[in-house]
Amino acid sequence: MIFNGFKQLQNVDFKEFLATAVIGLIVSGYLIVYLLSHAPRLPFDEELEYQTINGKGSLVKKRLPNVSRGGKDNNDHDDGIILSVVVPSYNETKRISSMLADAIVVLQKEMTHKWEIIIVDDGSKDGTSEYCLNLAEKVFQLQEGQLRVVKLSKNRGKGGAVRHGLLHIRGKYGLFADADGASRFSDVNRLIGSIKRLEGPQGKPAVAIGSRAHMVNTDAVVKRSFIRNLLMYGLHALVFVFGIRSIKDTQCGFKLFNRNAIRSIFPYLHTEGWIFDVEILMLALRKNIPISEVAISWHEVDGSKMDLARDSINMAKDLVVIRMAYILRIYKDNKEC
Ligand SMILES: Nc1nc2c(ncn2[C@@H]2O[C@H](COP(=O)(O)OP(=O)(O)OP(=O)(O)O)[C@@H](O)[C@H]2O)c(=O)[nH]1
Ligand SMILES: [Mg+2]
Repeated sequence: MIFNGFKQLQNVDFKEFLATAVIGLIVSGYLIVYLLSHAPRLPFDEELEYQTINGKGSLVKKRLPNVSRGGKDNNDHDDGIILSVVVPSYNETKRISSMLADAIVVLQKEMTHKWEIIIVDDGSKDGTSEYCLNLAEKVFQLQEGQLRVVKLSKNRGKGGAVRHGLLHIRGKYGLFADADGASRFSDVNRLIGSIKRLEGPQGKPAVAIGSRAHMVNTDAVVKRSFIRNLLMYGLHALVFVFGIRSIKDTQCGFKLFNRNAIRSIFPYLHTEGWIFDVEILMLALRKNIPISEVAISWHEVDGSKMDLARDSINMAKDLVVIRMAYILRIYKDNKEC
């Protein structure tokens, strides 16, 4: 009798213990994800201005337009601009000039004056902004407003810079392209062709992304260091488990969006660090926005800004956080952040 009573008590205690432990785990899991989650910082007032060189060679500052302005019509782009190219740039004086030269040749040929380049200088310390403005005037001899420099007062990370740039374009389409010129710029034509097929005549939201998946066994990838390739495969595995299975190359720095896709994705993007590409694609998939992966030409360029050890750990952590934050509804895809 006494023994049975003791056994019952033990059972009750054990169940209580189990229930408390499970609740404790859930609450602490939620708290950890909450604490590690991100919210993009609001732009400072001066970051809502761009700098450009006018026809007399003087520097002018003007207010940036906002991509959310206007109706749902995909044709409501400003000033007839077809393509806006956003270049996230951090200390890029050594690499950006050849990227810009390649891009400008293609843009002038394919769309005469209906393009703009927006350099988002993410708090560089090497004078990237001034360097680009000088190139625009002296080397490329561009018109006022064709090359715009937005200077962020404080470093945000590549995701933050791309978000800020794309939210302030004039074009019908917005491309983000790395400053190192690793992707062949003329491949933008193939991305535009692909996005046009997806968006249809109504200009439904659509995304076309550059892909290097066809290059895995080529020199460009094989000749990278062992540790770099190991980390790359590790990240791919993690993206497969926690992120996205339908896309082969999530990380290529050459992605094109139409205006409606920018409006549906970028106001909701939380991640400012390197793994932001995955959140962009997750948002597109959650919103049933079609994505086409287009094979592009790509080559390794020296001078990467990635700190392999530190950034790989942060990318892995942020990837888990993104997935868990959507599951726990800490991140919402219908609430601007
Ligand atoms: N906004 C912003 N951009 C950055 C930052 N670090 C790098 N970038 C930009 O991100 C782009 C890609 O940088 P890379 O250093 O080439 O890195 P990656 O392409 O991922 O790595 P690689 O494959 O080695 O080239 C470039 O346009 C950089 O200027 C940063 O802290 N903030
Ligand atoms: Mg690069």
